[in-house]
Amino acid sequence: MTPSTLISAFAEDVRHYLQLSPRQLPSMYLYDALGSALFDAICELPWYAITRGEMRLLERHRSEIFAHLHGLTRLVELGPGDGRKLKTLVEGTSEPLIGHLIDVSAGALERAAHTLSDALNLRVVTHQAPFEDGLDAIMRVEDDAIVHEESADRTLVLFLGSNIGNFDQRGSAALLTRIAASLGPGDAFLIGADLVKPERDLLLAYDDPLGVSAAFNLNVLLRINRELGGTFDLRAFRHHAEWNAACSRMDMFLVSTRDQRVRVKAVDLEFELRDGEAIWTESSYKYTPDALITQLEHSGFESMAQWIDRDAGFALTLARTT
Ligand code: AVJ
Repeated sequence: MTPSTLISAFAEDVRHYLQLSPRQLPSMYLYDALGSALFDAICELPWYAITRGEMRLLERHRSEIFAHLHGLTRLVELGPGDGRKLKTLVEGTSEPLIGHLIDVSAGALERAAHTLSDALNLRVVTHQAPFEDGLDAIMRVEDDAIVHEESADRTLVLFLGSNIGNFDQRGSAALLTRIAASLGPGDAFLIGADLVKPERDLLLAYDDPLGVSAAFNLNVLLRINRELGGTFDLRAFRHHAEWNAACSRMDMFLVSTRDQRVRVKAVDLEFELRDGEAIWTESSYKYTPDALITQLEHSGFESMAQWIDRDAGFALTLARTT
């Protein structure tokens, strides 16, 4: 997928999702260059424990992870963030590896590739695409390559940082099933998932006192203004995060603080927002360790090992296809 196809997909989605009821914006559009940088800043906040918890688990268990995966030659990471998690992982082996990074954000890919440039045993290939498209492209090439190769070299797909949290039940089942289908015998999948925890901890993680989460959320309106000729007045929206216990997820919204009219010129869209009306911008589903394993089992995987960081309330699960 070329960057220009991605831009028109953005335009299409903005027009479609802003007219739904309730109004929405798909969370993947939070990650332009500034959005990705703001997310990296969120990871440094004392209230957002996901990244630190996962880094501890990767550091502590990477040798064990590699011990499960003899003949591993290829890593495929969906949404590598700043690249530090993958770097921490590959420092656990001296075997030469190829790392395919898939992300919709060119900026994030650049930063990740830069971080990984001093991991000497890793050769990095980047793919600017939605996860499914990138995975399909890599695995298609792999299928062709395998015909010419003697040894079956193995792939580990990484889906870290609780990126799975952005997918609802159906969406995550669809994505996990697709990942499982792309894997061959001996390949594996490593998934990091944030766990259900006390509501006050979740509220601090998604509505932090420094306002970084608010900036991260509001940035999607700035992006629409810049890329699609939007007229959003950023000062007339406030960030709101809430715990949806019934669905086991955190929801993020941008709430209009007055009656207002908004245009998005590039897609010829014009609409009214009432005072207090919300645009739903993200859901982050929270798992229990068992619910995650069940979800994997329903999607064609079996769990090989699971590690939990109690301090962060975070689980890393290694699985293979059944
Ligand atoms: C990158 C999707 C895992 O859901 O915790 C952080 C994004 N949103 N703060 C998450 C996010 C608000 C993050 N993920």
